[in-house]
Amino acid sequence: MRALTSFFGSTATLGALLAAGAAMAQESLPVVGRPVDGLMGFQPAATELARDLQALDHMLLILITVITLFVTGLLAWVIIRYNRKRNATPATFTHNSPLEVAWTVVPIVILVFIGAFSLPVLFKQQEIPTADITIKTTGFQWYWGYEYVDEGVAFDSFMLPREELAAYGYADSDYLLATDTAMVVPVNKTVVVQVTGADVIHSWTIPAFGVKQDGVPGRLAELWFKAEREGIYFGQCSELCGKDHAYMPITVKVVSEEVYAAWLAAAKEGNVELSSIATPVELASAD
Ligand SMILES: [Cu+2]
Repeated sequence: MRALTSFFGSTATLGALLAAGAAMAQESLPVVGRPVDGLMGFQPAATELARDLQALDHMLLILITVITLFVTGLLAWVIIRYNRKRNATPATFTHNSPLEVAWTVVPIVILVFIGAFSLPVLFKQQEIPTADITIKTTGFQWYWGYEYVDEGVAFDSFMLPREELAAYGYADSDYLLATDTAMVVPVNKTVVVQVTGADVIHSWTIPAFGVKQDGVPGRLAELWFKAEREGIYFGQCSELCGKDHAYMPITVKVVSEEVYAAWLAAAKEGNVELSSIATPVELASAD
């Protein structure tokens, strides 16, 4: 909100109008990844990649539950049936070929089955599609920098102190997650993020997108996502990077194409806060 008037004009009435619009634009974006008491499991998936990951996880959970129950059952059977009391004279055989073949082949089949499902998910993440938007993100000690490489827009993103959360439209529970500026992207567009580090290794992630990538100094790694729902998404640096590692969160705002275009235009003028732009209708009436 701070650069609102400098960008849009002078009159207080216009400022108030835009502030109202901005508040609405901010409120209309649901916040994903905010901690909720008693909630378990994954954040709601906002990309195909995240859906694939979660489906794989659920499948594996069922598989390992069955295997664990089977092994536990075998152990219990041996403990109960073949203890010293019940089985005073143990058998002395050392080989059982059919059994040995079975306990070799069955795990191989299980691993191949898991691989058949997990490798396509891995390849989908790692094969970077043609980008609609390319954003370079750099991890610094201890904040993230964003650079819209084709647009000439670059800015840094710092964690908001607790007392400033409300001014940016965030709840108190968004502390340690919300940042002053955010990566802003349009919904349903392929975004390629180039990740690197400026000083030490950091890691950029948005769990709801199913992406995580180390930012290594001197290297440029890539990840991609196509967010399907508008909203505010949170992530946190995921590679221990020094004393303020816990204080360099990641905020991504997924907005409509119109809002993105308006934001980009404002950002090119040096005003990168999404909360400082109004809805397109209000932008048009401000001309
Ligand atoms: Cu870090």
